[in-house]
Amino acid sequence: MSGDGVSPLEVTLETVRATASNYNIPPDVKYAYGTAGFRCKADILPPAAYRMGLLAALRAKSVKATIGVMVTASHNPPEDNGLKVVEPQGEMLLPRWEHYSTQLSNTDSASLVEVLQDFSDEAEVTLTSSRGKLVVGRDTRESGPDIVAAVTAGAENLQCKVHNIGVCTTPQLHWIVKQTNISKPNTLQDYYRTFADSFIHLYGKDDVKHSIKVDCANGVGAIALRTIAPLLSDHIDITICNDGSTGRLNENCGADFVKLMQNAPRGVNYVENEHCYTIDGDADRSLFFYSQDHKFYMLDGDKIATLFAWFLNSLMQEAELNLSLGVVQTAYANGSSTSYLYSKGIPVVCVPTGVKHLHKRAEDFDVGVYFEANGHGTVLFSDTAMEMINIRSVRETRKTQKSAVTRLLAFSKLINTAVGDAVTNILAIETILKLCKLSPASWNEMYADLPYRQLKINIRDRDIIKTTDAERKISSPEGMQEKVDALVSDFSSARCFVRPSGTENCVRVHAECATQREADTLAMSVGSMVFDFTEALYSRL
Ligand code: NG1
Ligand code: ZN
Repeated sequence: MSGDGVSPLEVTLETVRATASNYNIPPDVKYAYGTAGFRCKADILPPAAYRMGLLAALRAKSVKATIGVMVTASHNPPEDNGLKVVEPQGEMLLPRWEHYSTQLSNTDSASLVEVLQDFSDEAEVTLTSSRGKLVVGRDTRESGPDIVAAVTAGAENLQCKVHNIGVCTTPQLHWIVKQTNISKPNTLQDYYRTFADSFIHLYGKDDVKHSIKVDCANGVGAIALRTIAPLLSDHIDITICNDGSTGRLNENCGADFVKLMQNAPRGVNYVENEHCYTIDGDADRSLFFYSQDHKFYMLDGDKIATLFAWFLNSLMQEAELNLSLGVVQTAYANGSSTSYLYSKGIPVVCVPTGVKHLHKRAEDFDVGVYFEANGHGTVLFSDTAMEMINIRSVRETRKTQKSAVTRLLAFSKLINTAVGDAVTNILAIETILKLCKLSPASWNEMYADLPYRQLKINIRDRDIIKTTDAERKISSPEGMQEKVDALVSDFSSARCFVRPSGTENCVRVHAECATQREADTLAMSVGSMVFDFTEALYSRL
C-alpha cells in the first residue's frame, strides 16, 4: 500500500483506465490475430496496438524475458498497417496467446481492466511484476510512429520497459529479440557485422566481382541493403532498385507482385542472365529472377528451398554426418518441387499457410529447411546438429569431410535462424551459386515448375469458408469441395484448392495444371463457383 492507501495494482489499473479512454475501438470494428498478427487500414489500428502493448507486456512478464512487437503490413498497400508479437527465441506468438490477443483487442475500454486481470490470473502473471522487456520496431509506413506510440503506451502502463529500435526489417527485429535472450550481440550494427562477416568468410573473393540487383518494393529492405552493401563491396556489388525515393510501397513491384503476376517488377533494368532479386515490404521474403533469350524466369521459394536442401544434403553426405534433413512446405508449393525433393530422398512435409506452422514443423528435423512458395523461409539447425558440426569442424582430419563440415558451419552462420530473412537469404543464395558454379539456368533446370494461377476472390465474409487437410480441402460450407472436385476432374492432371486469406479480405484460389491455359481456366471457374456459391448462401440467410 502507498501512503494514501492505494495499492500499486490499483495505481496501475487506474493508469490503464485513463489511457484506454484515448484508444476506444471504433464502432463496427472487429480485430483478429491472423496469419501474421493484425492487419487492417492503419487508421483503425491504434486501439488494437494499445491493447497489444498491454498483452505484450503480460507475455514478457510471463516468460520473464524480452519479447518483440513488429509494426508492419508486409506486402499490403501503404495505407494498411499491422503488428505481430515475437516470442523470446524469435518465433511467432503461441496459439493460446493469439487467442488472448484477439479477445483483448476487441475488449472495449470500459472492460479492459477486468479482462486484463482475468488474463493475468489465467497466465499466472503478476500485473505489477517488473520482469520482462519489450523491443519494438517498425517498417517505413507513414502510420508506423503512431502505432509504435500506442504499443508503447500499453506496455508502459504495465511498467514494462520498452526499447524502440525504430525502422528495421521484420527479420532484424526477430534476430534482435533472439540475440537479446541468449545474451549475444544484439544491435542493428551487430546484425550487419555478423552477417557481412559470415558472407565474406564463406563467399570468398574472386578476380571477377559479381553483381546483383535487388527490387526492394520501395520498402525498408532498401535501408538494410544500403547499410550492408558497403561492408560487402570488395566481394559483391549490390544495386538497389525501388528504394522508396520515388515509387509507392509494394506498388507494381516487390515479391508479392512478382509472384502473383509472374512478371518482372517495374523499375529494374536488367540484362540477360543477371542475378536479380525481389523482396517484399518488410524484407522477410525474397525471390530470384533473371532473363534469358528475352524470356523472364522467376525462381520462387520452392526453388530456393530445393537449392538449400540440395546444397546442405550434399555437404552432409560428403561430411558423412548422420543427421536428419527435411523440407517443410505449404499447399502452395509447386507439385514439381515436392516430386524433385522426393526423388532426391529428401522428406517433405505439408503444413497450413503461415510461417509459424512451417517453423514449428521444421524443428522436428536436425536440419529443417522451410519455405513458402512466395519466398518466406529459412533453415533451422537443431542443437544436436550444431554440436556435431562444431565438434567435427575441429576434429575432422580427412580433407573432403573437413571441407564439407567447415562449409556447413559457415553456412549455418549465414542464415537468420530466427525467421526467414530476405537480405541474408539473398547472400546465402549467391554463395551457393558461386561455390557450386551454378548459373541461373542450371539452378532453374533442377526441375520444371508446373504452370499455376492464383486468384483473389472478394466475397462478403471470407470466414464462411473453413478448410482441413493442411488447407487443401474445404470442410465447410457443405458441398463446396465437391464442386471444386468436379471442376478439377475436367483436367487430366490438375490440383486446385481454396482458402480464406489470413492477411487480406479475400479468398485465395490456387490452381496447378499441365498447361498455363488450363491453370488459368481452372482458377477462374473455381473462383466464380466460390463467388456464386457464397452469394447463394447469403441470399438464403
Ligand atoms: P494469407 O493472406 O493467409 O494467404 C499471406 C501469404 C502467406 C504468408 C502471409 C504473411 C500466400 C498465398 N499467402 O497469407 O504465405 O506469407 O501472407 O505475410 O502467399
Ligand atoms: Zn513480409
